[in-house]
Amino acid sequence: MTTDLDLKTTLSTRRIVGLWRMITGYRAIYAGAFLCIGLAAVCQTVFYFLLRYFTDDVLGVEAMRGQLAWVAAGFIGLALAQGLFTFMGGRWATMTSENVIRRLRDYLYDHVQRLTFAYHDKTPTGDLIQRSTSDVETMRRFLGEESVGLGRILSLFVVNFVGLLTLNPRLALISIVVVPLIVAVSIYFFRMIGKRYEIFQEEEAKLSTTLQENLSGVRVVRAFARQDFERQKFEVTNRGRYDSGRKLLVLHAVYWPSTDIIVGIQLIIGYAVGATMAINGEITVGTFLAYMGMLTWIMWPIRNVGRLIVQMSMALVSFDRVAEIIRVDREPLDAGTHRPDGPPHGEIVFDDVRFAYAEEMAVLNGITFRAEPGQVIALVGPTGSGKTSLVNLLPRFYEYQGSIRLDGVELRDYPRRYLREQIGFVLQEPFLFSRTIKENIMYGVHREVTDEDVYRAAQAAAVHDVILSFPDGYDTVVGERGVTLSGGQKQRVTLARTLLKDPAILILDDATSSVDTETEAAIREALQELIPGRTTFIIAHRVQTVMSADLILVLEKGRIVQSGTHAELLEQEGIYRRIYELQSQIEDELQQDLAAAHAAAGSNGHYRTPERQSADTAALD
Ligand code: DUT
Ligand code: MG
Repeated sequence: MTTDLDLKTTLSTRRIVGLWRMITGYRAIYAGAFLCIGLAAVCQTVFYFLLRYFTDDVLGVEAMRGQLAWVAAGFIGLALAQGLFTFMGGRWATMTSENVIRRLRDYLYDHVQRLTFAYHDKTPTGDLIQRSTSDVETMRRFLGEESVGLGRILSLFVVNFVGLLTLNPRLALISIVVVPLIVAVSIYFFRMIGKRYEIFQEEEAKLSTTLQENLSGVRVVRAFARQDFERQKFEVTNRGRYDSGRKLLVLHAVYWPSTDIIVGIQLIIGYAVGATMAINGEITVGTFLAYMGMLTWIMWPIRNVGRLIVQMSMALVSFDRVAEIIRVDREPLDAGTHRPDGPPHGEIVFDDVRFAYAEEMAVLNGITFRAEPGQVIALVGPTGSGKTSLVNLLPRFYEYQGSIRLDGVELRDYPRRYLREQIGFVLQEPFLFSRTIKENIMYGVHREVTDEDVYRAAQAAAVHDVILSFPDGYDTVVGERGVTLSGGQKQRVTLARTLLKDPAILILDDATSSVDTETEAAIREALQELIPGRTTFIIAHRVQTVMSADLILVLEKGRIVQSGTHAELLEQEGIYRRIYELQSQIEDELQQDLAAAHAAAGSNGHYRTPERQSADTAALD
């Protein structure tokens, strides 16, 4: 049952309250588990009472021989009942913890993908992974196993202590003289271990981050032959984790023997006093036997209380670490007052827009322009000038200052979901999932599409033939059996994905940067057909790509320094003309070189006859 439990408020409360609320929906069964554990403890103690009865009243008394069978049946019955209760208790607790944690994991996964870009920009992936795996696992162990242990210990202690009180109050009091000492020692370690464990988890998160970065950057590492550097970096992090792990273990190592000694002293005192009383005839032999048994079962919980306290402190630390993520506000997808029924016309107006990733470091400043519906807007400018940042504002990936209006309505008034459904984005860094190419292309579409639609999108992106050349065609799984795509192929698959979505507003962030000029021309032609009717933003470095745009914006250091059509911009002094001239020049030179190479190849072919060749060689000598 996945109730609509609001985990955010749940985990934002104090820890114990939060844990209690987390088990909503499973409380009855969880309480049942603890009831069983308590009953198992009762069986344990009743066992000793039966033992006393057997020793004192049955064993030495001729007339009671008839009772033997009953006593035997009693022992067996108690053992069976105890086993059954323990089993049920464990089962129900596990059931609770598995379900509660499954619910938490689902929630976390969903939550993490709904956090803002700004949050992900500053949070290492390894840290998020550590919290959603290791910390959640610690919580699961606590709910399912350790809390059961805690219940067992508490009930064994209480039941046996009550048993001892009815047996002999003096003995009962003697058997708990060391409890305050043990509690004091345990609380001390509880604090210390909690702190250490937090550090340990942080170290481990660093280790995951390092590993994850190394794996995703595996090509860079190799290309620069930086394996040794990476190894050393890892060794440092790993050493940090080792050190914090060692300190944690030392604490454990000191804790155990010290409580063992205290418990040992207690047992000696208890046995000595009990034996003396039995010898003096103050208690019967049966009482002494029962006392010894119960004393062991009082000491066992006391001895273990520390372990559980330690586990509890780790669980609470993990609880806090998970709660920290959950408390982060999600990006509201559906908040917004303006909800049109259909797609927008696509008129976009920027009015003095300012934007910064971090306070005080403006990346965009005073951006003002207007895009009519269906127009093609091109953004050009040096790297780092803010082109990607500008288009990132349209789907509201980030918050901005100033005003951006779509069809005359402020972007902030639209639900983000609407904007993202209407805007098709080819991101600068193409990313494909480890699924089939077809699934990758169909990723963003919400309507029914046929295979033909998929093929048409791929054709427009000039990648259809490439896909067909793979052994499994469109069913080729990306990243499996060594089938990876080249940068340009990936880029074109992501382009097909966006074209298939058929959005009202299209954003192409350097969508053809890794594609050769010829292929790019083919894509451009296909786009010309697709573009009419939709407002399109094109970011590109090649002037050819942007030449035909209705409006070209030239960005530099976050400002629009020039704007107009290709013809208008060419008439002005400025970056645009410089870029254009430079690129034309390069292209001309390239043409000349090609022609020259061609000519040379032709003439060589003509007069590289054997005689001539030997003459060449001779001349060289
Ligand atoms: N920037 C950040 N944080 C980010 C992304 C970028 O601080 O998450 C900075 C880097 C740069 C500026 O913002 O100084 C503009 O970056 P943007 O990516 O918008 O530049 P671009 O025009 O798209 O450059 P390129 O042509 O290299 O893609
Ligand atoms: Mg960019």
